[in-house]
Amino acid sequence: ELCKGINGLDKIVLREVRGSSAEVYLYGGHVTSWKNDHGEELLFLSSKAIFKPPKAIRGGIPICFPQFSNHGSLEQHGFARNRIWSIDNDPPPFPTSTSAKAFVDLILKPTEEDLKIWPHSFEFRLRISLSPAGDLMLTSRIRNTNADGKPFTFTFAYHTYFSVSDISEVRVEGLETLDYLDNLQNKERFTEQGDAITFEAEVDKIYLGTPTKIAILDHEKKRTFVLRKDGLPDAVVWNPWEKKAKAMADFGDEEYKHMLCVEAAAVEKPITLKPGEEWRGRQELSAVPSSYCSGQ
Ligand code: TA6
Repeated sequence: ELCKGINGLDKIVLREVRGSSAEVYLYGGHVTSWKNDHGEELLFLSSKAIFKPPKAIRGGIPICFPQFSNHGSLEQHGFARNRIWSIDNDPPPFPTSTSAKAFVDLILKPTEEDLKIWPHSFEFRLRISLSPAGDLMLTSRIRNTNADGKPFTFTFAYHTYFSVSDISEVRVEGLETLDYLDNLQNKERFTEQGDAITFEAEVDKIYLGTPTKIAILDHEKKRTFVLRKDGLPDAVVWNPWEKKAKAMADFGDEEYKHMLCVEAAAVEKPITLKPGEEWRGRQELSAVPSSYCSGQ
């Protein structure tokens, strides 16, 4: 249901009959909470997050569009996460009829101001839904509505902040042996080693040509997040670690220990749409019990 969230910002609460829930702010089309049927919060949201436009909310799932990071001339991560979205009461039908009952459709179109910094008309429709099993699905449909016949090109990411018990006991599976661009080394290209990724320092890597499924294993909680994606060939892995954490005003000094960003993205090969064409990018998150023991 639609209600007032922090600082009176409009928020939608999705509840699934078996108890899982999610919250999304119209500001940024920003999912800030995803809880399982035991009411456990599965996403990280900084205790110092600033819910005040134009500052992006620190945590949850920021939508990076029409630019990921500083891969272009716009502000960091584009502007979709800094705008007020609307509820789309009459979205075009979704071909794949989602079985989800708990969902909301949001829409973002550029303002006159936006057109000055990014001179392209678009309709960005975002469906956020909870499956009966409590999986969280985000489906983006972005259409080029330019009247001037011009195509446009963009990069994109679901900048998902997962809540983890202790970053030093997290493993990521599915990215082994892949090439990645290291944002901490001038975006140079490297190849990942052969076993699961673990964390003992700042990491900021864009993995290229990644599989549909990536697993994030939390040892203490004996829980695995499974990220499934479609239309998003890359995956960004980011943890700011101690020094960068201290440098962010909207991020607690110790909070890096309890979060990991794994972001379904399209960065290496920007997406180009001709007028009338639509792109779709989907991510589905599940949280399942795992028998993972550290060092396995
Ligand atoms: O997703 C990785 C990244 O591009 C990092 O380089 C870091 O800048 C992070 O995004 C956070 O960006 P933000 O603008 O939300 O502070």
